[in-house]
Amino acid sequence: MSTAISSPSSSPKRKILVTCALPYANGSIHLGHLLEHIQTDIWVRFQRMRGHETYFVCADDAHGTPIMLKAQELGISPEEMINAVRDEHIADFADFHISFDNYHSTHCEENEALASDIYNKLHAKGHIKTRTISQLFDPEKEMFLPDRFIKGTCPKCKAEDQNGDSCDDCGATYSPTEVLNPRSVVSGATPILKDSEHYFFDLPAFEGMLKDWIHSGALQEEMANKLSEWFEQGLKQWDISRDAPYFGFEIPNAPGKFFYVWLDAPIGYMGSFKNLCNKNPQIDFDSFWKENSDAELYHFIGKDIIYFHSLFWPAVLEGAGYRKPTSVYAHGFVTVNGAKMSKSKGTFIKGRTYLDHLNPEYLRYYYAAKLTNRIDDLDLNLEDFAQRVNSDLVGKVVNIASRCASFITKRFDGMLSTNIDDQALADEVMNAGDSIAAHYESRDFGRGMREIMALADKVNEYIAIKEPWQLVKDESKQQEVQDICSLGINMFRTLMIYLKPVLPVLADSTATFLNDELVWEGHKTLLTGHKINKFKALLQRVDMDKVNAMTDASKENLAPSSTATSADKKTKKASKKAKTVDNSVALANPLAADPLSEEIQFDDFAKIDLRIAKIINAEHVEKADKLLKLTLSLNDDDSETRQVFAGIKSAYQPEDLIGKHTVMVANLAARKMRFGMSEGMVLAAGPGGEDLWILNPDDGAKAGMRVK
Ligand code: NOT
Ligand code: ZN
Repeated sequence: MSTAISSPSSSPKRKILVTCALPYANGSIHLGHLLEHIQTDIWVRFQRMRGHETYFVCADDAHGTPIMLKAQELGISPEEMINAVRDEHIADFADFHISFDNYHSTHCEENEALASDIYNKLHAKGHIKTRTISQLFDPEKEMFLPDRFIKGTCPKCKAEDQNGDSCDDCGATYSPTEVLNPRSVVSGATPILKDSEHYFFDLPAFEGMLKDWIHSGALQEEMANKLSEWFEQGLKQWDISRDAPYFGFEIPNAPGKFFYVWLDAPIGYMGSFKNLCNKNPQIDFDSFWKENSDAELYHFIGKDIIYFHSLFWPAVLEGAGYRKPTSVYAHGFVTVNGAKMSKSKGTFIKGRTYLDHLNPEYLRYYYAAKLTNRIDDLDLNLEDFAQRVNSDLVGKVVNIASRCASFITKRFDGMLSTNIDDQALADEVMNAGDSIAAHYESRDFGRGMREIMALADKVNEYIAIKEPWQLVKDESKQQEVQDICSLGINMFRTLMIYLKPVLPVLADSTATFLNDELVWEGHKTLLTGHKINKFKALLQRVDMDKVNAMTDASKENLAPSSTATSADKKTKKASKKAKTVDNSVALANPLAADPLSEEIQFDDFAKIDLRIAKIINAEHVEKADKLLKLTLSLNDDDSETRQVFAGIKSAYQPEDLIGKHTVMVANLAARKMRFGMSEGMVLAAGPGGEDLWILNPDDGAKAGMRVK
């Protein structure tokens, strides 16, 4: 039996199509991707719970030069690679309970047909222009080079080894043709300039329409402001073609020319939905995409791809006679422990590595608790993560059930009371539904979670005051005990209804425990005279040891895990190599478990030429955070010297080093660094930061020990 309270009827049934950005098919899903997929999934589950006809589609973004080259590097076809990566992505998302209706690929027949059709329509309306442009071309690989595949000297500050479009040293941006001494990252060859005809989409023709669309109120305010800046700079024609060799779709009537990956990527949203409709003929593709459709269309994206979604995409849709998005929702980036995700710190965490150690619902809750509807970055602080999940989910919500359940099962045969012990409390929790729904609807999940936890606090306070564990000792108070615990269980149920979009698995086990489906409208009712099942532990506390094990497993120098894509294993190998030569200081660290150590044979060790060297000069390196430039003498008369850049600035002032001795690796291949040549490596010991000692007897005093 259930007792209802009155509440305004919910809105009429809506038709909603939701997408999140398509992950590239050449890398694993990491916790950054998961912010977006979790955010979108919560919103979608909420809409479904409210009874709206909601579809959630995504796909792998399978085209482009990086994917083509990575497959070549692996010695497999791009199709083989993208299929394997897609399988991995699907498994990862499923294990985080991302409830896609369809997960497709942009490399599919539906997408090819749609991309060609859209292009033909744009062409017929005069929105496609052609022009010959001159670009850098790799004469060995016989391919045009995207900017990121060119390296060279910065034309402004002359720093070496800079990217093809920007300089990390001075921050300048430039065109790849301005780079000095350019070389192809693919083959090492010197690129030549070569002409080719390109196809352009006439974006400026859509300026008026875009301005209206942006100011129609559909976009986040920050996004509308950003777009206004772009309008001020003036819209440019968009280059949508790439020359063969390219992994993508060939442009109709343009042999050897392919659609640029960013042209068919958003069409991939349509392609995936089309594929879903083909599998389920009752879903009508056109009713979602036709001009003036009454269905709603939302794209959830990261802040880095706003330009594509809010300028190109609506213009392409308009030009080809389709509807435009109802809105585009951008979120910020994930930082971990306050900094950019880092492979060496173990904070670049793959979804699979997380799943190997922790329950996915912890992350779903933590992200929900921190999400707003703005474009701010979100920090995943791992200590706070453990503390928050333990305190909110285990300590507040599940605690209500575990405090009340055993009395009901043991004393009252699992039967909930027909009395409501505190109607005011019940009403307060039940009435919060509309406000919590409004927070979900506006993607202000953090506010929603705070409201739910405040209610959980009230319920816990109620139980603490009533002390059913005391009353139970008094035979005359048994009815009270049943009434109090029944209300506790009911309040737990209402809170779990509110949390169901975030915690689908916990909600499922709650449903089994309560013999109730936890539908949204159920928040307006109480279970009375209703039988529940035996309570089983619903959620474990987050164990910080497991969190640490996860970051350890994410550290780059560990042996590649079995779950890494074959492609990743390869990348890992390459970066491991780079790491050994990049590090100008080898760390011997007796204090910490050493994730960097890898067993070597005596022969490997014997190859290292270790020498005692005297530091005859040490100086700061301008613009380098960690480095000192050392001049090391290898003999008495200083006739043999080496210049080494060592990452020990956190521990030493240059003047303190001059005159000291250290051990150096004298036969390490010299390496050109951004600041000059580094001709060796000095040995140091310690956990890092200030506690880092070059191996000099005098330094022992610093640590209260002697280093020999
Ligand atoms: N693969 C892209 C990325 O940045 C996202 C593509 C989203 C789809 O990871 N397209 N549009 N527009
Ligand atoms: Zn520069």
